[in-house]
Amino acid sequence: MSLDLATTLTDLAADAAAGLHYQFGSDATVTAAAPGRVNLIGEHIDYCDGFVLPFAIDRYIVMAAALNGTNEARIATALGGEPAILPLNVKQEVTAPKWANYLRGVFQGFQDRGHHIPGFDAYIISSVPGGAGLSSSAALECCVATLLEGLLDTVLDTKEKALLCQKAEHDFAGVPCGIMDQFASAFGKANRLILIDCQTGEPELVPFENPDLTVLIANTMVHHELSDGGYAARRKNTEDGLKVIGKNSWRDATHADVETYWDAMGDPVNRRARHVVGEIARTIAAAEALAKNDFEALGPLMAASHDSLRDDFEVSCKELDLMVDIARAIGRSGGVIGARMTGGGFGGSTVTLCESRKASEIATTLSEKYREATGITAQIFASRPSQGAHVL
Ligand code: GAF
Repeated sequence: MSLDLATTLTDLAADAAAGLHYQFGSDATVTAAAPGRVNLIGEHIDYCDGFVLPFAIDRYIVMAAALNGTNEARIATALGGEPAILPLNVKQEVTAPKWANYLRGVFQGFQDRGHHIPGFDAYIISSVPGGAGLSSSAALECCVATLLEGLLDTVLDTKEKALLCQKAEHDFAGVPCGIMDQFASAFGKANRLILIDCQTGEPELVPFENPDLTVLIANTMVHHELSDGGYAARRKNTEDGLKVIGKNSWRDATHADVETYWDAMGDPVNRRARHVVGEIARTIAAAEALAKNDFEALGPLMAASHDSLRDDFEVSCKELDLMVDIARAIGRSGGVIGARMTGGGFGGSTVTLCESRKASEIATTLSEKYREATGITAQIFASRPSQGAHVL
């Protein structure tokens, strides 16, 4: 099987410029790009002061823009439809079209910092699969924030930009997300994983340049929607659990605490708590294993992460479990190092770390066996750590 290849950034930028010209008759003066992300391990613990280990993938949202001399942003997308007309420098409100709320949230963030956003036209194009657990929403937020930096000729501190985008997601998309996705999109770097200490909010760039390793992403095509309540409910469970344990941070909680307060927490909060404490430890261990190229240790950690997300955190689904099971059946002898669901869950994608020389064969097996069992054609592609949000 030939893997689904990413459209290059150059091609995306050219298409965005052509779209801008076609829609609005203007030439792009600023073009910005921001990537989606995949997470190797550390799931649903960014809002629990844990560690996460994502990287920015080579799939981008690109916006080409030009000033239009009005007080509005007029935004067209490659998906078609009428351009969205968004008033600027007024209090931004959550309204239709829904996708534009990510932009409104970012506008509000800039306005709150005293910026006067000049009217502009923009065209959006994307190679980040949407609803696939690969952070297309964080990519859109980081892309528009980076575009505004270009239009305003200003540069925000990268962490501040990521936090501004996270706030946009909270306030305008209604998802109380952690910091992982926006940090990955903003801080991404070629050949680097991003080990984020979510308690201090400090990202550490970790080398990942072994050509013998390939990361396969398998989009189950089961659409996930984090704004439907499941994500917020899980986050609330973890907050409730921490209160019962009586610690200030999950970083101070232990397996013994979870056992001691098991009955007091009750089900499902106690199982959510067991996931959080276990996943924090697994992520630290995985980062150490990766640094030592200890794949025999890494594989079981990824497996335990998936099982915990399936059984204790209950954010997997049968299609994600199936895709992971197919990878597990291929096993170490077939070149699979580890596999698990990635991202928020409830659908979306799996991540499979494998030997590069077997990657194509593994992708074929994942695709064929998944299609046999579900009738669904999965989207499977390899990705390497790539540059984060930037002006082109
Ligand atoms: C989503 C959220 F946006 C992240 O903050 C993170 O919690 C993730 O789900 C689960 O690890 O992508």
